[in-house]
Amino acid sequence: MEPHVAELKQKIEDTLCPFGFEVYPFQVAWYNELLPPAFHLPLPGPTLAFLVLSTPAMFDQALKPFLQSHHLQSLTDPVDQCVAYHLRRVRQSLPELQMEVIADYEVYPNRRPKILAQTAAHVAGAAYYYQRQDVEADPWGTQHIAGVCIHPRFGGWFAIRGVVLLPGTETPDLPRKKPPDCVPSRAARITLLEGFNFHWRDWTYRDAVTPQERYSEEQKTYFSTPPAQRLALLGLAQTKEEPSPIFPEFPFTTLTKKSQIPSSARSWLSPSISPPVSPGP
Ligand code: B12
Repeated sequence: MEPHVAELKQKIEDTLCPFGFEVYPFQVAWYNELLPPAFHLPLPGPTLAFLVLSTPAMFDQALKPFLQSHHLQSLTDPVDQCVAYHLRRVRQSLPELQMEVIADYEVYPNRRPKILAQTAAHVAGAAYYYQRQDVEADPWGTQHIAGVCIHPRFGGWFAIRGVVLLPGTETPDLPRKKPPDCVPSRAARITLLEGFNFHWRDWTYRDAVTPQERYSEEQKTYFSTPPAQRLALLGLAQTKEEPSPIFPEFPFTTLTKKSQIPSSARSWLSPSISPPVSPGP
């Protein structure tokens, strides 16, 4: 890896990894070459980018401390605010660089996602993206089958949080790492894709490889709760009755209407339109 890329990666890792995130460098060209022009990132091919994902540890290492020490904006998902906060720390750690961040939930007014997070995770070598085209003579006929990424150490127990783009930083010689193919058999890929599409609420697709770590019961309860009720679950909703948090470790957290988030971050913290349904990753 070119020395400046190694240095940048180290700096971003030092900022994010202690909080349960992982980062993987990639070139914009690797992403664009798989996609039709409508999905291209409008940057030169050799532009350096980083894929950011959250591991199971993010819940304890980033979300809980964030909820204890920050005022939440009432209209935005707490995990999204927490991730935004940490990505702002990346920006602050590299003030001399031009940087653009695209979060997984950002969409254009026509609802097209601004980044195809799974394609980015695959080209960055972070997690293999299994799609129906990876199953020979697939059995699904005309049904729509969405693809799913599997991480070699966390299986499906992770979420892709976004990409950090460094316009102006080019890295033509970045070595490319393939994501490990950890679900090589046709039968296992069918089970995986059916689990992801038809039974994702039972969490089983996430065990497509035996993970090093899964989400805790507490984290599963949080992500199984519809977004609108999550603040109540944490004891943060403004109800007439006393809130009853299921996580008593947050008794002092308050919900304020005033945002503590600088306006520079608001545009992507508050996308104009959210995806149709937004169950938590
Ligand atoms: C819209 C959306 C949904 C919609 C529609 C799902 C769909 N994929 O059709 C709904 C609301 C149903 C949904 C549900 C869920 N989702 Co969802 N969703 C998204 C979102 C925001 C965009 C996906 C999308 O529309 N892609 C557009 C299509 C066209 O892309 P595509 O199918 O990949 O096609 C491209 C590739 O094939 C590429 N391509 C072509 N050839 C090749 C070759 C190679 C090698 C590669 C790599 C690519 C490639 O070209 C195509 C485009 O032309 C993503 C986040 C994001 N920003 O990406 C999360 C995301 C896919 N969802 C996720 C999850 C976890 C879920 C749920 C389990 C709920 C949950 N959050 O717990 C369920 C699963 C049920 C299901 N049926 O999908 C995760 C998946 C993580 C993973 N391990 O893969 C994501 C990545 C969010 C995240 N933050 O991690 N989701």
